[in-house]
Amino acid sequence: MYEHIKEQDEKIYDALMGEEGREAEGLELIPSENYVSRAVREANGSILTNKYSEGYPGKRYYGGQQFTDVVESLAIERAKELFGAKFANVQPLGGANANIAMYFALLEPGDTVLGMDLSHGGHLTHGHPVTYITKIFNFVRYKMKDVETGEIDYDDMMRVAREQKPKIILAGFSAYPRELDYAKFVSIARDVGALAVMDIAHIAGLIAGGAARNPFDYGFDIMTTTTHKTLRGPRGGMILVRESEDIAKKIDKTVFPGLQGGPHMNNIAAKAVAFGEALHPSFKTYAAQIIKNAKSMERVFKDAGVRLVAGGTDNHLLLADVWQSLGVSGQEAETVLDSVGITLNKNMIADDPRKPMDPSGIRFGTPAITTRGLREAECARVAELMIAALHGRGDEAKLTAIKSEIQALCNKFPIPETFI
Ligand code: DSN
Repeated sequence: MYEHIKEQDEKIYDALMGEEGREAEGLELIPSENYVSRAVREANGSILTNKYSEGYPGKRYYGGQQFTDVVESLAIERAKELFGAKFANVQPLGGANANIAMYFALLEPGDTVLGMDLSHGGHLTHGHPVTYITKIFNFVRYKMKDVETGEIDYDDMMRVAREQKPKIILAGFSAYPRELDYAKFVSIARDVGALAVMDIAHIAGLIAGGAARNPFDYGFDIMTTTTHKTLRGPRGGMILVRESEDIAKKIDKTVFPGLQGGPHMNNIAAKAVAFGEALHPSFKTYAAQIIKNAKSMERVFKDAGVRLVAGGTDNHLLLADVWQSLGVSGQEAETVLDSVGITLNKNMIADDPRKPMDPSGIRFGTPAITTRGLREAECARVAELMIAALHGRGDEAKLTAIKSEIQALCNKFPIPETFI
């Protein structure tokens, strides 16, 4: 593996081999990460990295596009089929870029967006003041009404929408474990003449695999996403338009030439390969298993008396209030679990009394371990080991025993190379 790098650049080779070992020997519970197939990695590392292709299939600014056009057209067609979209733009380099392009395509400076508050599970690019996009557009927020059930405060959302007249009602999240009431979002958007947009980055694979509802079926106008989370593709972004050609044209113009230059055609080829995998019937089984596995972890945490934000999960992720329930901060929990071979991230919980760099919670999920082949029984055991490690922090013998059991699980469930 990596034989040319090995010969040419020892330092990078060593880092790559280190990461190979880290991924193989530990359990990945960061809910936004996954393992791609060899085929996706080959496409991502392919010869297409050499090519400039500004423009879109059939309308490029440079010559030599006979193969890039094939690749991008396939990525677009597969994306449309996966999500029931009439239009797809597969060029955004990431989820943030997709969201920024969506805002610039649909809004004028000063226009308002109503999105979920980051502290209640939203995302930085949905209008957090640290992002530059808030210097251009006005962001107002909605929250959960009940943190114990995860119910969104739709009445307040309607009140704010009528008062602030947003042009976009934005659904979507990076740390929210429940399914949204899409019909309510759309009815509020229609009431105030806004577009209904959903950032499906976290649950794109669940939607594509039929394990979660598709916002387009409820009348959402646009969806933005990353391609590397539950969708199990290469790192990147995408924008989908349900119906409107006018909106699709604006989005295409905004992505290029508005915001980006040459698309990364190697990455687009990898997206196309991943979308092909997601269209395969086996992806439905995968998507359903992600949720079953998350529910299995939920049961163990609940039985152990650990408080879960929103009371549990309907999707691939869980947020546990380890500070209140176990007296361990999010940072300490992340460090202890890392030491036994479990990777996850500390996370603010709703209305967190602690600070972002050492919050009350941890966020974890099942997309990557499901790819690895773990099922409900093994996921329940992983959850038990997590709780045991947090209780046993400071007890070196106990942590060593837990680490050995995690390693044994990793050996039993090696990272697969193909999925179809
Ligand atoms: N970093 C991503 C996540 O972990 O959810 C969101 O941008």
